[in-house]
Amino acid sequence: MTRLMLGRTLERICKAVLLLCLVHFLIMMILYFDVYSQRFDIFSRFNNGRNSSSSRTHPFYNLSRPNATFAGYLGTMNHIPSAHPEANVTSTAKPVPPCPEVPSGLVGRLLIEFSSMMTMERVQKENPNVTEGGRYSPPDCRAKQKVAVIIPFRHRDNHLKYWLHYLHPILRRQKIDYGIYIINQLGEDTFNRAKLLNIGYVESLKEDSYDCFIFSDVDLIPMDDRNLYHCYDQPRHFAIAMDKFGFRLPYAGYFGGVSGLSKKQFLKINGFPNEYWGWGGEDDDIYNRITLNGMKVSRPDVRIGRYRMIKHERDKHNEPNPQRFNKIQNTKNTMKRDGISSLTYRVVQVKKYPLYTNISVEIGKPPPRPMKG
Ligand code: BGN
Repeated sequence: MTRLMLGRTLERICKAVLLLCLVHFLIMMILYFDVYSQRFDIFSRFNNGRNSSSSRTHPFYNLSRPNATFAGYLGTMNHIPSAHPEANVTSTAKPVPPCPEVPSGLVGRLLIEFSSMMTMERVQKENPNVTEGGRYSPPDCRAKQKVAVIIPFRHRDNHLKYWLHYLHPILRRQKIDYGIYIINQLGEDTFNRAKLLNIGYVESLKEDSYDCFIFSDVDLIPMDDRNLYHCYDQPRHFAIAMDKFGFRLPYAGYFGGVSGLSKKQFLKINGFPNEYWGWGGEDDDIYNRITLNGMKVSRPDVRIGRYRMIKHERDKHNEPNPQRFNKIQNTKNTMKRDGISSLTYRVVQVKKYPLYTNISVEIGKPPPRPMKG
């Protein structure tokens, strides 16, 4: 009797073990398919002959399955290829997750120096992943924003080499999807920084659907890669602690050096003023526009927003603008008529270099000053 009971118990245990093995096998099969289908992109046969590695598919299109699961694959399999090639791209390209809010490869504080010789050849070799015109998008994740970095420029070739040398790797670590636009003022008439920035906004939008615009002087290098070059809920001031100001804000309303606005924020203030010829005041006018339109400037932590400025002689044809004191008192009246809505200029040349796009422009000259007396 007891033998019979023992036999039955053993039989039950054997059955349970067998069942467990079966469940285990099934789980292993599911995991196996999930991992290998990601690695080999086994569903690319739905790609109408487009091989995802050979086509120029941008990761931005890879929206179909940011978090792959077996169920997700079943969903993809049910998808009927469309007659529209774009629609097919979304259903078949490799899964790319959204970029993290705080990228993992950041290193924090950086050593920035300008004593070593810099050549464009060297900087190009350092940045093989940057594509023509200074474009880059992270290969392993989908950035939320597309960022145009705009630099007003004239006769600062040496500074540009350092800027590219430091900024490309920083932006890459920050997982920014970006393009670099140098707006070069032709001729020797008075420099006009804010007008060049307006031109950068308009011209970069002709190249791609940018959502965010970062306006940077060519001689300013961030000393910390946690100062993320994208746009924020409010207009951003990045260069808040420069070496030349003792790593502090020179005054509470300072908005110079490096700043960033989304398309919506930029249009809300009618862009930047076009009528500040020569040095000074245009950044204060932009600050006024922001606050007069009900926005607030956002800033990084003072330990993170540190910058080194490349030392240089004062530029020729960029003397302090004597009218700036008056002009910044009048932003409220001038901003509606003077801005992106009233911008005029002529593009003479657009040239794509390996690490940046150079746009040379004629922007005119300051109106003749009224005679005294
Ligand atoms: C300010 C300039 C800014 C400049 C900063 C830092 C003016 C307007 C009249 C007060 N503003 O004084 O344009 O960025 O210094 O150099 O000159």
